[in-house]
This record gives sequence, structure tokens and C-alpha cells, in this order.
Amino acid sequence: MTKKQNPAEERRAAVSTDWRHERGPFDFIGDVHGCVDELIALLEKLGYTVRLEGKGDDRRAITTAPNGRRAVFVGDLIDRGPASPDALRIAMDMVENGHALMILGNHDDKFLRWLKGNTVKIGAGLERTISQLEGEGDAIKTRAQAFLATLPSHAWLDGGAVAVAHAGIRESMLGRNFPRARDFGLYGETSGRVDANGVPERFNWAADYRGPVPVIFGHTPVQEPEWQNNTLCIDTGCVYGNTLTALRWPEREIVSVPAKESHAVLKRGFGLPPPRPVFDPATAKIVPVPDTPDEVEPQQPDSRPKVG
Ligand SMILES: [Mn+2]
Repeated sequence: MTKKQNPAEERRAAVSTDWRHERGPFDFIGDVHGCVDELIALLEKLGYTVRLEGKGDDRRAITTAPNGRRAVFVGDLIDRGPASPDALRIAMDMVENGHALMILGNHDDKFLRWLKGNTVKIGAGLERTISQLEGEGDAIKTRAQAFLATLPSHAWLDGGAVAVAHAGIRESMLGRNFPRARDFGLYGETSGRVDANGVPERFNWAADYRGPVPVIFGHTPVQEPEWQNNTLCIDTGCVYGNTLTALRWPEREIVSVPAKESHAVLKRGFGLPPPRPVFDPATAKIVPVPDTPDEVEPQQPDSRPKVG
């Protein structure tokens, strides 16, 4: 007798995170958040070309890649910034053309749930993405829904030589896709509590990472990328007015372009979060980190109809 799965678990089970057959060289690209001008500038600096052509349902990105290289988007393509539909088009067309790979970020995941008609809390920049989609045809929504549904929240790449995760990954989760690994990829290490700024409390999973496989990730904006325990955060907060960053792999060369302008205020400030506490002085007890990672709202059952 097989165990019954809910639709969300079935979807997760169908998405592979073991991409060791995908060989480099790669250009990992940090969180874009709809900053398309900077994305095109960064790709061109890396040797790619991108030309957006056409209108509405016919709009496409015509792309070329430097010899043998592929971009790898670390997720959070959309929300907060000025041109999320075109950011989606560039990523989807690059993937279709064999010029890129992509993993899912928590913003992309919430957008996917919205596209599917689930109840999601509209905020954190999703309201801008939705308004940018007004006046667009349905084609991009249909295409984005199918595309995003195929993406894992982390991927083990290049014969096992390197991994990419949106927010974080533990060594024991590499190449696996059980629900906790999926959530860790999307949200990293969280406490389930909200901090003094009203945003979900995060801990620095990278401080605890001891794995031999280098992990490239995004999600937590930093002023400058800095290696820590074989991990590198390349989200340099473009949408907050800092820079958009890429990492050339295996060269380990960092390439950045400056943001044209700031589109949002970073409430918690730049930098990786504090390490996970192991001892709570208030209760004099070791505090287990609850297994309830979430950015703002709990996961809704996939069958639930959209309200309002
Ligand atoms: Mn994120």
C-alpha cells in the first residue's frame, strides 16, 4: 500500500534537485527582483547578449551565450522591481535556448502559488508584479506557471563540484527533495518568529555549514560577496540600490554592475543574519529551531480556491 500524498508533496517529489549531469562553466546570477536593465547590463558584461523584441503575447528575449557557458539564476527573479514580466521572459527564453538554468526563490514560489489560484498574501513586492502583468496577455502567465513548477529550490551541479540554493542548504540535503530540504532551499534557517523589524527572523545557516561542496546562494542581501565556510551569497541587493552580482564558475571571479536606482527599503539592513542560537539565556535551555520556516504566510493547500 502506498502512502497518500497531498498535491504539494507530489509536486515536490516530481522536481529533481540532483543536476550533477549539468556541467559548467557557469555564471551564477544573484537575486534580480525585476531589475531588468541591470540584468541585461550584467549579462552583457559576462559576454551574453539579450534583445527584447515584440509586444504582449509575442514578446520574446533573443539571447546568445559566450562559448559553452550558461547562466544560473539563484531565484527571486521577480517582485519589488520595475520589470518583473521581462525578467521572467529573459530567464524563460534563456533556459529554453540552453543558455541558462534556474532554481526557485521564495518570491517565485509565492508567485507560482498565486498563478495557480491559491490564496496568498499580496505584499513584499508581489503587488507590483501583479500590476505589471495587467495589460499583458495570458500567455506569459500560462508559460510562467508551467516553467516555475519545474524548478527546484536548490540544485547539485557539475558532477557534484558545486551546488546552488536560493536561501540555503545543509550538506545532508544536497541532491534531495524532501519537504524540509525544499523549505530550507526557499527560506534558509528561520525561527518561525518575527523580528523587531516585523520580518521573519533568520539565522545564518552558512556559519554551521561544513560541507566540501561549495554552495552559491542568494536571498539575504549583502553589500559585498564574501566566502564563508565554502559558501558565497551573491545577492547584493540590486533592488535596494546596491549592485547586481554574478559569480563566474569555476573561475570564482565576481562580476557586478551598479543598480540604476533603489526600488525598495531594506528593513533588516545588509549582511548575513546572526548564527542560530543554541542556548537561550532567558530559559537557560538549548532552543531547538522549529521546523516551520516561512516568509510571512503559511503554505496553503493547493486545492484551495483563490479568494477575492
Ligand atoms: Mn528570497
